[in-house]
Amino acid sequence: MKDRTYTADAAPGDHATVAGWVHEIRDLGGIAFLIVRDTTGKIQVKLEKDEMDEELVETGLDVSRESVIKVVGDVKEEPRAPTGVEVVPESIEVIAAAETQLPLDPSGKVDAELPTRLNNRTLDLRRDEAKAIFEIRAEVLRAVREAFRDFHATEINTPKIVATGTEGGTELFPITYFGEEAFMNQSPQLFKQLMVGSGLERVFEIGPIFRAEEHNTPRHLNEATSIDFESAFFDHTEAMDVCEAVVKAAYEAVEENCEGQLEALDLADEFEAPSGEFPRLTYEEAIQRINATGELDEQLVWGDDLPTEGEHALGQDVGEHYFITDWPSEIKPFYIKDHDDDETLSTGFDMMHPRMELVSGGQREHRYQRLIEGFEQQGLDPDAFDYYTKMFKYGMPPHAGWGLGAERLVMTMLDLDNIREAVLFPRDRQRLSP
Ligand code: AMO
Repeated sequence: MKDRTYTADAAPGDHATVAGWVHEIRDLGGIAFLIVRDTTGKIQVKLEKDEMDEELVETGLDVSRESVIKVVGDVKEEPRAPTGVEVVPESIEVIAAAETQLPLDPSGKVDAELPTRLNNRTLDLRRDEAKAIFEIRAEVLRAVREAFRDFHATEINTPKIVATGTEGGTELFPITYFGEEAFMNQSPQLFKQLMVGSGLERVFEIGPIFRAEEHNTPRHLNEATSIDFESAFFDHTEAMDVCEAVVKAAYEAVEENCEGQLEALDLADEFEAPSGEFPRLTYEEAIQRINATGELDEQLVWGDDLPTEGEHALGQDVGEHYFITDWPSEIKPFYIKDHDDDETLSTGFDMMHPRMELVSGGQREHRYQRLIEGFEQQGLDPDAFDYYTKMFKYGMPPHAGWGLGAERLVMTMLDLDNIREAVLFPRDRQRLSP
């Protein structure tokens, strides 16, 4: 629609065409108002029953809420209108009528449960709050890309249909690939590592990961978006520096560019980008601090993975984003390198929001023989990973990187209760459509 004006741009004195959805109809007797909504906001359309063309007034009064209409008319200043302006229409065209019974109320006056909202996402995203989440998500990804560019990382795209898994065999989704067994990729881990040995050296990818997670929890998805980073000639501390900078850049961009969206989510006053350095706790310190909170029934000992309640207790104690470093080697994956001076300690790290884990990363094992041993120790057949391991024989530099869950970043940033709020069409154990 070439001559269309967004409602936010309609200014007094304009002769404008606005097009959007009928948000509300207010019939006050001699006068009635249609509120038309588009992606930029809302505008009032005035209907004066005695003074305007009868057919035009009738079209305006008969149209059902959420129908798509086009209104042509003069834009006038009107201090009593919600946005200070109104359209005095010369024509109203109903482009797509909406049924009067809607599965949910896009004006937000009647609350709907999350499953109803997810089943009717199109209508749900007509609400300012739901829409704001995805506008912020887009800003987060834009800022993250820009931050990576400042670090001279090249954006890559790696295959999502793969022959082998990397992050634990039970979480793989098998598929049939021309009669052969294949899997949906759980992580671009091996491919991004292969790229640090290529001429690209430093890469990032923002793409889907697929995990047949057992858990149906508010923070797990079966299809998530992973923000992955990997760099040649980096150790784990340098990887943590980039991780911290990228997360801060995302927060700062939202703080700077998403004022209206934060208002829609009622977060404008409390939203704050993290400013200080993220504390770096060793695993040993982490379990000591968790034990000291007294929140767990049983004390954690060296080698235990951190249970969810432990993460919560520690998160409350620390109260800001933080890293956990120096994990026991045995609970980190085969591709993570151990410390040179103590092989029981891994260079793996996690980056945590007080509510949950956002990132895993580490320096990688780049020595061929050690890598093969790592596969065997983890019960994986190195031959199945030949496409990966053999490149470590042709000059693979030391390297490090990490993976950050985009939905968890948005969820924690916006204090959402459920990760599904941050995905348009979530995939979980119960949900395969829409
Ligand atoms: P990991 O498996 O810890 O590490 O995943 C990295 C981050 O991705 C997000 N994430 C998920 N988010 C929602 N639902 C899920 N099912 C899900 N699984 C993972 C989390 C998590 O912290 N290859 C390593 C990364 C690396 O070492 O570079 C990896 O995938 O935010």
